Amino acid sequence: MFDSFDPLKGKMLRILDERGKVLKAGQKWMPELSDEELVDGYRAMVRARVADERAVSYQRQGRIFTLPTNIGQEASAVGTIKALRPDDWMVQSYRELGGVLAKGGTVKNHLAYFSGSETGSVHPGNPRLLPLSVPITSQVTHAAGIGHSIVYRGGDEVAITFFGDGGTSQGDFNEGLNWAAVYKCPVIFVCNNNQYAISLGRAAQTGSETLAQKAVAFGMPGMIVDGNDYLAVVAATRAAAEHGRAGKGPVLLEMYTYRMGAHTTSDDPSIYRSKEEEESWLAKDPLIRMKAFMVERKLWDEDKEEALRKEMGAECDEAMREVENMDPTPVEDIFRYQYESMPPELERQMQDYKAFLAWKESR
Ligand SMILES: Cc1ncc(C[n+]2csc(CCOP(=O)(O)OP(=O)(O)O)c2C)c(N)n1
Ligand SMILES: [Mg+2]
Repeated sequence: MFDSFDPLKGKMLRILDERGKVLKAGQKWMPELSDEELVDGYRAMVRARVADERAVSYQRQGRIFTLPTNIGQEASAVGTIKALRPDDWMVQSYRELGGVLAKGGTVKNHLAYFSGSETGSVHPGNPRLLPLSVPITSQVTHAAGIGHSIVYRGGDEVAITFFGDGGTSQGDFNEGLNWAAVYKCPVIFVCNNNQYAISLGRAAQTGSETLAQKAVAFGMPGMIVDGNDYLAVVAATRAAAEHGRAGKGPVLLEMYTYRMGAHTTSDDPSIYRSKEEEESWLAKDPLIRMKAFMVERKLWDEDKEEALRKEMGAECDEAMREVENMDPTPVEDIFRYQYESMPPELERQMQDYKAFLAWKESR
């Protein structure tokens, strides 16, 4: 597959067109998926969409802090994880809620995290899902490290990590990809090119024609994938996983997509992008496209959609209530997890901070 999609020629893997019809050129790459798997994948995207919509509404009600959403990028988040095994590692940034839920994470944990509780990072059942990473691309080196440990132990798992178009300008991106390529680490580097890094457009981010072509210099396959096409995402991720499991090393996948929402709830994109642009991408919504494909195959209908949205909405409301009833996060949590036992300097900082809080409260 990677030979057929030379990133230097700007080729893109796409299976479904914007109306959910299988493209002639896409047929060859159609991933084998049972009806149950198709329904499962689409449901996971809808669940993520509803969870994001609810979370924004909780934020507007002042019930949680600022948060980013996955809206518009669900195919990339869900399709990648659904293409992998439960024992593979997911190393997230902060914009992959669909993948987090598909990996076994919970909405409650997500909401807890954005309510300021680090306990949200520890999902029940301990899926191989790392805590979300706000410092841009710090997670990329973590994924390279996990990939290296897989090589060292002789395992056949893969690590998948996610970052944005903006992330490719960071040092960690270069360090992570270089390391993984040199040591043939089984890492799938997913660059979600959603056209913006907050307000900075893709064209101002790099002089490279495509982001996938950066793979060439590192010595790994790179490919552009229509990131709003669930089937293309599954097919590309399966190929990348096979490559990694066969000991051939990492792959860079540029998921060509669009951040349909604001950068975070603190952002107002109307200042830096046009209504026309936003509307042109509305028609490319990954959910609409996949839904059309599913309806055509009689695997989905409006009643199912409505029932799922309702069920998921109730699940989110319940999760939000549970988070609101959680004990407040102890101050110690800010200091607790960096070392196995707290060194004296950190202990001193913690005591200083507690004294500061006591002073603040007494004013
Ligand atoms: C190391 C670092 N520098 C700056 C920031 C501030 N910041 C938060 S998100 C963001 C833009 C990231 O854009 P991109 O990588 O395209 O990801 P997206 O948010 O579009 O998914 C920046 C600069 C940060 N979180 N970490
Ligand atoms: Mg971006």
